[in-house]
Amino acid sequence: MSNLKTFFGEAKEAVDKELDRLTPAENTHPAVIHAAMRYSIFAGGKRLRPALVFAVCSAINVPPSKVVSFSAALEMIHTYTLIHDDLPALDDDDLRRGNITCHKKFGEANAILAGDALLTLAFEVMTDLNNFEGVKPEVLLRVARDTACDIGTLGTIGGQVVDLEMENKEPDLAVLEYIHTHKTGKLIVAAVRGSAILTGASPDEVCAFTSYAKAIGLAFQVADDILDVVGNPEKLGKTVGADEGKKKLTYPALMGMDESKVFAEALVKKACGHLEHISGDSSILRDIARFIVDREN
Ligand code: GRG
Repeated sequence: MSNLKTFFGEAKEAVDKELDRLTPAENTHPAVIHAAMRYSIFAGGKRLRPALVFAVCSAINVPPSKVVSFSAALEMIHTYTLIHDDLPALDDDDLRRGNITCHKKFGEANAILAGDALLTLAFEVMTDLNNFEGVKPEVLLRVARDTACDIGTLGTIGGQVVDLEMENKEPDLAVLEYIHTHKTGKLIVAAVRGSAILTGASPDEVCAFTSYAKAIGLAFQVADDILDVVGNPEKLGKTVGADEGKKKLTYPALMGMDESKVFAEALVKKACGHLEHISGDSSILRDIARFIVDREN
């Protein structure tokens, strides 16, 4: 896995450089919004979604520079969900990525606007042909539209809404799977499928990449539920035990800790099975699937 550490390090360096290029400077008027956006973007984070984009490039054997703007746009979207999720009206968290949350530092109104601004900027970046040399406009349009669907009411936001509705309700496995595959899984699918399409993967390969992403997306959230019970708050950069405190529906609460771990392992196996349909070297995608359930943060 030391190769994977290097891979994540390189992915972070590349996406951070691109995020810096694409996000207005901190002193750009009106400065407070740009400072808030930059604060949350550069507060840390694993850069998992950009790493997935680059891992698809490695499997298809195309240079990551082709989709670096796409990876930055996804990290903007991811950061917007984190900022909004931490707000008092939602999770009301003080700590994110080991730092105080955006609304604690910049105030609630600026945090709402910083999230909105990152979401908007992501689509500005994704639909700017100058960021995607050699990609046909219709391909870009398809990926931007797919991404919008994935994070809308039939995707991420839908998952979040059902999550809120289920607090203090009777546990239900089907509902929990809906929440996790939508709330967290859909952006992971957008990252993997979008980069496969942008880099010219065949339709069969796009299908296999998408199935892989669905499985690791769910595995990611099962692991997240497990970490919320047994994780180290210092390594996680956030408080643990929040799910239980809020009576949230989680896999450990529903099927127990041991069964949850078995389920996460089965999802990794399933994900790696889909990669057998990829002709190139998908070893990094395999390592990422493993990392998703073994991670400590
Ligand atoms: C639209 C407000 C809104 C929310 C949508 C995705 C989401 C729902 C909320 C994000 C908050 C959250 C804690 C989701 C659970 C799993 C998750 C996405 C954890 C954080 O992702 P990591 O571990 O974070 O990739 P880093 O900080 O490493 O980038």
